[in-house]
Amino acid sequence: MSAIKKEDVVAILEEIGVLLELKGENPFKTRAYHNAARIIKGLSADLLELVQSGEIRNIKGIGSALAEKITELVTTGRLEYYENLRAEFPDSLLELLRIPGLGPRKIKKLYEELGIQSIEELEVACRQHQLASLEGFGARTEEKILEGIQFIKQYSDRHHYHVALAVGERLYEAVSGHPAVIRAQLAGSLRRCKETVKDIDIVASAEDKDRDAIMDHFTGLDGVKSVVARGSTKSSIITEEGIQADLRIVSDMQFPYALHHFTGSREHNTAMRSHAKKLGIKMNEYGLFREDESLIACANEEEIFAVLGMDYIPPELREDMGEIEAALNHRLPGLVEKSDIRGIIHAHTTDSDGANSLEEMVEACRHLGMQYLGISDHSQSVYYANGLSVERLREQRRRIDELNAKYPDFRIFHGTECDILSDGSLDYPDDVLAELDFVIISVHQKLKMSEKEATERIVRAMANPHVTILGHPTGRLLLSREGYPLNYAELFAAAREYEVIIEINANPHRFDLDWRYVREAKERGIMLSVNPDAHSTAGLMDTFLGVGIARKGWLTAEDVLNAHSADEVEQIFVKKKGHSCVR
Ligand code: DGT
Ligand code: CA
Ligand code: ZN
Repeated sequence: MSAIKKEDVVAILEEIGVLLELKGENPFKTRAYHNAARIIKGLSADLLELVQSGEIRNIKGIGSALAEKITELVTTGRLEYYENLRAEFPDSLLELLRIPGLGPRKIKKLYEELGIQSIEELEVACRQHQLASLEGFGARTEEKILEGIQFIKQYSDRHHYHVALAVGERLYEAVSGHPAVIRAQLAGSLRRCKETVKDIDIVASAEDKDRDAIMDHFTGLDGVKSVVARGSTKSSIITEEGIQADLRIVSDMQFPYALHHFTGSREHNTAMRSHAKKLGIKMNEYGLFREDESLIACANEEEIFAVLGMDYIPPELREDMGEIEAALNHRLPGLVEKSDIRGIIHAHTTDSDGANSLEEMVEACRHLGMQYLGISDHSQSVYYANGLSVERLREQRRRIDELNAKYPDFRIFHGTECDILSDGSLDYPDDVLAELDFVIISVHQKLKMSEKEATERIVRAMANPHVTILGHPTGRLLLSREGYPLNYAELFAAAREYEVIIEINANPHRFDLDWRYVREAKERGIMLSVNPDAHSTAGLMDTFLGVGIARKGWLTAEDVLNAHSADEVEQIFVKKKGHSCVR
């Protein structure tokens, strides 16, 4: 039996859909694969069991031909149909799909009429204005494609945080599990919880004599695609996911200094060194040294900071953004912890575009030990996400009331993720918004805006007295779409004036509001909420990734809406609404 993962099955089905589009197959056929991918992705049952029991044949939306293919894929780990299809096109052609705004239909045309097979060839063709003559393309398209290519080049060597974290944790387990390893820790941008990560850094300590055995173990691990460098103090590998990981091995005495150094950031390190210098101490990855070159022994990172007269600086804050001064003055905030989270706000259900039902979402949230869940499906004009009409929204309310009655120890708040329309008005009438416990407002349509347009649109929406939370403030998608520009001073002034909470969207593709602005929002007296924007039960877990971003923004539990109890959150909602939550 193969060990193919559900995500891989989903990715292959999606890719088949795209390949069929590239071939110019009829839309029904291609859509069947995209639909199947979505269905499989949303399944809570084990895929292997569904295949073994034959149950896969009974799933609505998966026809018999598709069921056969999924069975072949899950049982053998391969799919001949896919491999043949894949062989019809050069690999580099599929790379073109990564360019924003370039879909299979356009790529097919570029391939057939201009013979373009790769990003490099496309870039040249754009510069020579070869596309302008093609039907459906123009000078504007050439410009947009060139911008897209620039974007990809700029970010192609970075990875989403959650992807790097999964790989990093797996490698960390493998390294720290080696019997000769004394201490080991993840370092670099991953430890600092940066929103994207270039490569994974691991620091370990061991006896000199054991280094080679550990390096052999590391470079020989399952899931290592290639070994970039193999030394006895440093080795680098590339994993199957295409992520580079560096392992550095030092003596146990050096471990704290090396860990601090390789955690970074570079800017933080530089600032630490210049502070140390003022005390007559030399600081580098090997140690802290007095003027006579003797080592100041530190057993761990905490002692390094103590020697330098500082409080311990959590890794998330090490960005040279005032943390050193704050640590010297004992003014670092007590950062919010994952365990401070009391409830989850911003969740979708199958009523709009979620993969799990209201009941399943509630069940899953209860299992996470939470006190409450804030349901916020899409609003009426978001037709592609099956947004709720007023009638369906009210019908959802009835089911929420029933569930609240069923679970007296748990609270379900009824809200919406209401679209901000292009003129800044909202997608439900005021009397409908008034019926809800809370209202998240977000921009999903007409994202191309100047700073002035975007700021005015959002500020106008925030002025509506029913609004509780501003969702994913910039609309960015990390590594693929820049958010619209905002005037943050105006945005925060409005949030303060209208008492609107700002979301830290904890979906790792968004992490929006950006942590660099989180601290500023807090300092202006704005509350933030760490929201998963969950579209499935698994998505609820993103909340905890978002806590890392909240920490990077210097937030304490007090600053975070959903680190408050159900009663406190209800009070905050009620204060904004001006009347009580209906129960
Ligand atoms: P990234 O780009 O996501 O991998 O970000 P980092 O911070 O993990 O950067 P990386 O992997 O190049 O280096 C890890 C840490 O090692 C970095 O945060 C600070 C330290 N480091 C590396 N090279 C230098 C350097 O030339 N000077 C200083 N001061 N520190 C360095
Ligand atoms: Ca790194
Ligand atoms: Zn949204």
